[in-house]
Amino acid sequence: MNLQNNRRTYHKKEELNKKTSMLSCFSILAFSLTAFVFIIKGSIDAYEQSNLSKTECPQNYTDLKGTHKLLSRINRDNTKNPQYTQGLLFVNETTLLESSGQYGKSSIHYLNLNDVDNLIFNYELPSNQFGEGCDIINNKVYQLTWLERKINVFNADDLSFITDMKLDDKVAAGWGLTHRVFNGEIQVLITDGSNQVHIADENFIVQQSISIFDDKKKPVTNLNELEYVNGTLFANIYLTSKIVAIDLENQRIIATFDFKDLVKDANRKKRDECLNGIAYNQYSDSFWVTGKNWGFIQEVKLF
Ligand SMILES: [Ca+2]
Repeated sequence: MNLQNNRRTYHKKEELNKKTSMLSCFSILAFSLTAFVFIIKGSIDAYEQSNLSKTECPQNYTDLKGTHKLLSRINRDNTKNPQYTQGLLFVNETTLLESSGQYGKSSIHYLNLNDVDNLIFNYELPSNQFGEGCDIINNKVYQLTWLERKINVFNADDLSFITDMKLDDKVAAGWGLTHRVFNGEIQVLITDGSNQVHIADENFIVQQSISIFDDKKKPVTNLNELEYVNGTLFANIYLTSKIVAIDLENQRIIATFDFKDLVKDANRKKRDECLNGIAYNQYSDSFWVTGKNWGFIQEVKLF
């Protein structure tokens, strides 16, 4: 494996090459990328700092009824370049980090809500790696891989590869990833397809594994993509149209959201092209959800 090969694709560069000489193209591109790195870095710093004050979130996400309201939708081209979305989170008001899966098609990139088909700093994984959940902690991007059990680490400024780490043996496989600040400490939260949420330290060493059950004491398995918002953990349930809100401290489901309406709109070709990807935008106090190879990203309000 050599992740350090330059696999990044710059769509803007390709467009500019058609219009300008190589020299002028390079100058313009270098300036644009430098500016984008600056914007991304500043945004992530600000976003991470503001994460610490999420308790000021307008809505109380510990008291939910399990209903949702559709707010807006952004279509994306899922024919030329479909994204098998595995991880999704906001890095600033309009920019998302997305991890995509499947062997030979896995990648990690940023995308802006104003131009979602332009994959920014797209980094393609080796064909023997299946991308899974992703997160940003202290200006580093972490991306899980599925059965390979590698955690790829990137510079959040430009998604340049830094290193990889081994997934803790307590985690069966790489599925979902997020983090929270709990009692002043960063805790990494990982799912593996079971009903467990593994709580790890900043070095991804698992400290505790919490099993989640529904109100009938039945294990809630297939916990997948994650998002932690103001004391509540949200998780996609693989192969279903559902997202559950979890109270980790009490090992219980607060509410279940069923997005049958969105799954119907997605016109899926395969069963595994299910709802997956949940990202909270703290600026609008809304969630953005999507699915694997879906042709849209949907903004929703959860109640
Ligand atoms: Ca997420």
